[in-house]
Amino acid sequence: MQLEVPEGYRPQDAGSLPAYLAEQPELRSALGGAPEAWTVEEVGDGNLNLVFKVRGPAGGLAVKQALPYVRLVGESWPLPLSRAHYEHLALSQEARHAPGLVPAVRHYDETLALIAMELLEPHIILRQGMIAGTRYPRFVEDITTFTANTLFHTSDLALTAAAKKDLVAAFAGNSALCKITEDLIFTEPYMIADNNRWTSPQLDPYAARLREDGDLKVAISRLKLRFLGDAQALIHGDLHTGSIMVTESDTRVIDPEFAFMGPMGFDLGALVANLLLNYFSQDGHEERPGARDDYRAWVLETTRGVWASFGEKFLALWRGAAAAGDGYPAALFQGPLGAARLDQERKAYLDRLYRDTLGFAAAKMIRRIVGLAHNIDLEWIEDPERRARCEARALTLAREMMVNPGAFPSIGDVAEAAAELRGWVPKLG
Ligand code: SR1
Ligand code: MG
Repeated sequence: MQLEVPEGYRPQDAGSLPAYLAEQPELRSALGGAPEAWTVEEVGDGNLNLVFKVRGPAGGLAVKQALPYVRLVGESWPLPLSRAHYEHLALSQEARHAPGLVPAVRHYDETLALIAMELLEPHIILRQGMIAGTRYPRFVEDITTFTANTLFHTSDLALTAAAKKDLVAAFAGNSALCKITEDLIFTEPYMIADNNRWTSPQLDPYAARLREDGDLKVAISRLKLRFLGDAQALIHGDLHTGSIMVTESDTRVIDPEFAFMGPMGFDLGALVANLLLNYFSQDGHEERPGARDDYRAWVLETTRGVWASFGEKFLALWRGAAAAGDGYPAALFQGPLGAARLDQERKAYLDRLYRDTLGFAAAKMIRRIVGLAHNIDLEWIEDPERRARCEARALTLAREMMVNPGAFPSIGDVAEAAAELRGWVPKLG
């Protein structure tokens, strides 16, 4: 297959990158000294791109470059370089609405599909920290500031219709990345597809049941429809624990290349899903039975905290001066009665968003167990029986969350159900 790349594009490597960076005066001075003295490490462990850490005597940079294909699969799966443009655009929107919670961009090159950012050190990827059993005391506070602000300020609650439509237009071209999500999350796990894989034979009966479950297929199709058609806010689009870098005192959201105007619950669901997957995976990582009980409790507390704190912050924004959007016109809610009615509706809006969050979370849990791209939380469990037990519990909870969200009136009910499932010994194939 012929990969289409613009003239002037070439993938960088440790040999070529210093010379390129040295041509950019700001980057050269940020690194300091001579390019020959800079060290370059390719550290990309994601599914799509090249990522370099570059260090010089004066400081470091993180350099991300899009490849014209899906790195995980190879050149047989072309993918447009324009995703770097959308990532750059999303980073600038996010920096505006959630300052200090994304990496600072130092340089962007559209032709090379390359973004140079501040090097986040000593941050690590949240997923890796959680697999190691590390607590992050700032995480709930920071991630809910990020989600509440980015989602609220790019929605019809804050924007005029014209400004909102400008945002829809600005991100409408990111369709190839959306298509990945449409296929890998909302379609393929529920059918026979070449991309699918799971812990086999242990999970064979679970994967087969997904393909035979009419209620589940209706539920996932309704969610897909929302993803296709509900331009509710600018969403990150891939907000799993691998897209968040942390220290105990700092949190940064990275990698918004899947950003577009979509349903808010998709981002919130990604967080909930990845926390729950980590929760279920802890059985595979604990040093001796019970050693991670406290940590498991922290993961569930964090899951509860994410929803609860997001809801409080989102409501506060909606009750404040920033709620100047064309949704819910102030003229319709005048006087104390109007104000009370609007406040009731704000809570109803959040209830609907909670349901969306459960559904999207479930979709994301299922895709990481039977679809193409899995999570290392589970993948790093070497013993397939042990891994499959964790995965079967996660799949069982996810199926209920998607088909029967009413059984989980609060996020505490989800946490309780997860804790109960831990005591269940699944029958494996
Ligand atoms: C083919 S890309 C697979 C996955 O990697 C990204 O992180 C997204 O989650 C995408 O679905
Ligand atoms: Mg990513």
